[in-house]
Amino acid sequence: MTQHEKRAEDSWWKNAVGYQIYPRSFKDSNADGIGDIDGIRQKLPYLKDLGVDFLWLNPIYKSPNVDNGYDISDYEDIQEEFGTLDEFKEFLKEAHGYGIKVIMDLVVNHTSDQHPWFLESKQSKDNPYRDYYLWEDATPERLPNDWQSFFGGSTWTYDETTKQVYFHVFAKEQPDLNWKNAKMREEIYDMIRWWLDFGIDGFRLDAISHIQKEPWDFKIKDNPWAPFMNVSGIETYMEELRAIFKEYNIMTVGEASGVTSRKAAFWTGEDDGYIDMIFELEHNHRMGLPGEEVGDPLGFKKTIARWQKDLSNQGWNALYIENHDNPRSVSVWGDNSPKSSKALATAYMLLRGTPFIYQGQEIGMTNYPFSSIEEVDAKDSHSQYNGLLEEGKSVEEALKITTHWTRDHSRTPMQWDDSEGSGFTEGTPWLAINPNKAEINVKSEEQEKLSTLNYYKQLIHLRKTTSVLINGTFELLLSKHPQVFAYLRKDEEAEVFVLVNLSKDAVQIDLPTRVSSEKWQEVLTNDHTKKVEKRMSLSGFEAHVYMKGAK
Ligand code: TEU
Ligand code: CA
Repeated sequence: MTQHEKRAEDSWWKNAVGYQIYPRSFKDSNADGIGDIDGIRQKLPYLKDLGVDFLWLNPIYKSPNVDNGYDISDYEDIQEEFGTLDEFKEFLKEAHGYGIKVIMDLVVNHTSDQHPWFLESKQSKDNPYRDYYLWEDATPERLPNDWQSFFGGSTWTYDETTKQVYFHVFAKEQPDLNWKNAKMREEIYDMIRWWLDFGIDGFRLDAISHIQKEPWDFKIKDNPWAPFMNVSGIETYMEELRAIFKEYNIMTVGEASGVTSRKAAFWTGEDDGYIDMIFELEHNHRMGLPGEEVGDPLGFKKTIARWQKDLSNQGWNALYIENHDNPRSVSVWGDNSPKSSKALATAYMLLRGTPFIYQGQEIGMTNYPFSSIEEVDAKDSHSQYNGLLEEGKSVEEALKITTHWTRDHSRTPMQWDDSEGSGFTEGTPWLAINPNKAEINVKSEEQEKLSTLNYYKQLIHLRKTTSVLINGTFELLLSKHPQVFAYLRKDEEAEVFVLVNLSKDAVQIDLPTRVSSEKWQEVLTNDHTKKVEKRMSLSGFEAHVYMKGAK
């Protein structure tokens, strides 16, 4: 094998399309209302048919479920409601049989407060596990600083046993690990090797940019999260992680907020990058008042274009428009219509990077019509709601603001068919099923030629059979246009022109002559076929993909 071939094989993920599974809500195989590993196994033929190459599973480890699996109490075992380690092994084998790889969530910024390390750590100041976490002298009235956690409230929680406080950037049940402690790091590294030796194909690194913190007396200026966002000194830990990852032919994707697009080029650089790609969290621009916010298309396209540009010579993007932490893209950026689903898909899936599809996105699943706070499960939404009530907002207002952007919109069960349990469960689902399951479901979309699902299949196929889409350059067109996202992907042999109206309104555009005068062939549209011309009119959410040259 030549050096070049070796490198191409090592970066299999550049040519791949990923699919994110939120196991709780994907497929329940035993009627307890909770999705599970065997359910995912049963759906492998569906995933194969869709055309995806790898799956990212949200956490399935042992967990008290304060933050749905992101509070881990045993890294090397499976949550009972999801199945057993043997079942997971069987699933992994079957997935590999289909040619589908599997990556797992790696949650190492924090553990659960029920993890044996923390239970020990709490015992006494001289417990061998004390320094696995971050403890400080303080009283509930006089905390070490006034830093706020992502889930609301102080980052410090007082513990009676030893009369000290411990640090957490998320919920108090998610104490942060002390990365300065080399012994703790070694245990984490052993765990990572354990999973890689088990045969998984990589990791999504949860909240990885938070593992290093500023000194406790650091003064916050404007950004309240600055004390634990990509803080200098993190490099050492990332280098250690890289050394382990390099031993295996795997892929790694980091959720690394606070790592700028410029720094991301280094973080994901081919030779000495820490990880293979990054999920940026910056493109999620909103506009409007709380409770009525929608996505801002201009902010979206500007941010995306900046990440494309800054990672053009070095580094790699992870592309996504949905995940388990955000409302449904078709409700935020689109108008809930299949046409807008397709437009959004066209806009991001042909960019430079590895595209991820979040479960249900491929059928155009929408936000859920929440009508009471009891219907919401997400911890952060409850604390937001209570905070709003304390501020003096009415129940109605608090509910509107909280449910408008809650991450539970994306966590309602997968809509496989129009039956009572939507083909997700034979029992009572842990989170309510969206009433629009009658119109939006896999079964009916499989039969309907022009469905969102079939459009996704075409896009995935196009993406994987068109080499210019992998390594070709990116050039933004009509950069100032507030609604239209238009770009070119180019290499020596071919060129692709992507044209999407990101708004519900009809628009008109004037293309540069060098683009309009070329001989384009249309390869995909969510509307009627249209010729490229200097002046073009596009209806709301109209999208086209054109190509010239060899595939
Ligand atoms: O989310 C983390 C997350 O969104 C923050 O790290 C982010 O950097 C910050 O909010 C930016 O403003 C991950 C998971 O995706 C989420 O589901 C978990 O609840 C969380 O980590 C805790 O593990
Ligand atoms: Ca189940």
